[in-house]
Amino acid sequence: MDWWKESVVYQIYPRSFLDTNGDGIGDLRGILQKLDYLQTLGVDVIWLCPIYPSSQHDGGYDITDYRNIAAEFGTLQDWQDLVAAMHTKNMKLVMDLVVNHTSDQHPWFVASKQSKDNPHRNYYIWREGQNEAPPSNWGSHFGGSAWKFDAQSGEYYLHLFSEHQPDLNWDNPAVRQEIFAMMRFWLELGVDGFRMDTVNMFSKNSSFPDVISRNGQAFPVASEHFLNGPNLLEYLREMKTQVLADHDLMTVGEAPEVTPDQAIALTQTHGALSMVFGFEHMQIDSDPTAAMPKWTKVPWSLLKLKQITNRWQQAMHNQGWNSIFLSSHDEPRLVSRFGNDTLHRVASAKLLATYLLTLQGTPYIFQGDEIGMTNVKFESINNYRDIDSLNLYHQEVLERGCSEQEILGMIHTKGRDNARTPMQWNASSSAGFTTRQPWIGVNPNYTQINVEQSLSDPDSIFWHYQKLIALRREHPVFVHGCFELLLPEHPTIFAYTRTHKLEQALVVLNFCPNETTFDLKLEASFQLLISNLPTPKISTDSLTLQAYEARVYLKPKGGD
Ligand code: TEU
Ligand code: CA
Repeated sequence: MDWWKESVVYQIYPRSFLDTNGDGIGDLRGILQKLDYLQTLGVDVIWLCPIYPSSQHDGGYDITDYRNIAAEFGTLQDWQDLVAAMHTKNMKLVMDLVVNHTSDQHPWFVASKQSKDNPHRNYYIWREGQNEAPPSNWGSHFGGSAWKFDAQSGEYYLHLFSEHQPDLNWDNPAVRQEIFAMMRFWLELGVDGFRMDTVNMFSKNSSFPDVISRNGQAFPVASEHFLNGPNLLEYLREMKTQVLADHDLMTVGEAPEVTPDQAIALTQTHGALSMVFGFEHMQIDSDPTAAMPKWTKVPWSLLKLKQITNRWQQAMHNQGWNSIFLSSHDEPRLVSRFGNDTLHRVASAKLLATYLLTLQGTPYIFQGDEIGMTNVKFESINNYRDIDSLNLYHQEVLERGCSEQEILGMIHTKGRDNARTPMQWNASSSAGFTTRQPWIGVNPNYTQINVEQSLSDPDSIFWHYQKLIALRREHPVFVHGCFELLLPEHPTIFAYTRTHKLEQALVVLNFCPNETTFDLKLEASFQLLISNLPTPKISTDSLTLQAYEARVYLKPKGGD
């Protein structure tokens, strides 16, 4: 049985979860302490962002040693204690597997740089420049060229992310064997799965052609030449036969720009992944024609979210499997982005939770979303830690002279540190996250928004998540049911059914701050299963939903 289809994943960004030794950095002991909390919530899988030794230029995604734990997070023994404790609670641990690139401090890269004939040279992607220019005009995701010149050996290396993250050369069989051996190491220690970072970037077009710059950027991101490259499926098949096949695992592939067809190829019986983690729906508030789309903020339309959700729900049903999420450590807070983080914070956070937990696919909750944590607005760039935001500031304010306020505004709405401020446990100093100085500032709203408050209030966002998770476990229709979109043209109401055997659920969500009445015939056998407001107005001919109201009805088995 594919247990991961029935699971609910909780994503932990360990640096910001709970600090138990007063160094201001969250640690593994902190996670161990909070397992009961997570069990109360009802999640059964933890995806842990990287905890390996790292040069820490990109929040741990620049790894220097794949087989150990960074000292600031604890020890390998702490990790083993955590897995053992989780397994006694029937919880599973999924580790981040970051193997598109390593840190530039990784011993493989240090050796690779030594000389052109070093045995590790071919572990990475080295090319000669064109006169004084890099081998091609490919841009890095974090700004600037994706090629960095190394004076010592006289060539350029490829880095799709920061220059401290050189890309591994997956075309070299020795690299693949190293990675597979490392995966076996963690499997022997008891890991339950892997979240594969940027999985669709492993195979590149090895001729590295220039790309046409559509947005006027000198160094455009050359997605068409490194996403879903010629050997990707073959390499993943190899991984499946050599590593994954004998284990009962959950594997999730983070796959920027993935389409439903590609997702099916990656997750069908022959694909290596249990599910993909794609981003089409996360681009509805960006302007794709802008120079830096991800930093733009355009009003998003519910119609678009409905279309994208519908297309993916239809395409994946009985064909592949998807991840359902609206947030992560790379994205702003979902309630600030897709809900309303002021007047309607509680209702809209519950509405978004209802969406996440009633679709087909495995739902992901990012730490703090279960209490409705919001975006943060630090006034100075000095309070920010994310390399992506810092590079943006450097490039736009310091090099190009853009307005500081304008760039800070972009960081306030789209920056990754919105998700990375410390978990808000209680109203004491530093939100109960640490007894000393946290590595990044706490969101000042922690005195109102925190776990202690949420647990003590039966109407809180936390308890709404808890109920939705329990209902999902109780009713297979939420896991297996096919999806049908209702009222496809309605601009503010998202309504759909899920149907499985004789059971049917109806979900109605009002994505706006106004009361809305709409035509939807409610069959008498539908019973209200859960709603996010205390006093739903019930009538059978039409439905009226209050601001950000969300309801789920169920027609029980045998009812008609
Ligand atoms: O993210 C990959 C990715 O393509 C983006 O979502 C990226 O985070 C975005 O362009 C930056 O704003 C993964 C990790 O989730 C991310 O944290 C890492 O920085 C990145 O890979 C490199 O390892
Ligand atoms: Ca610590």
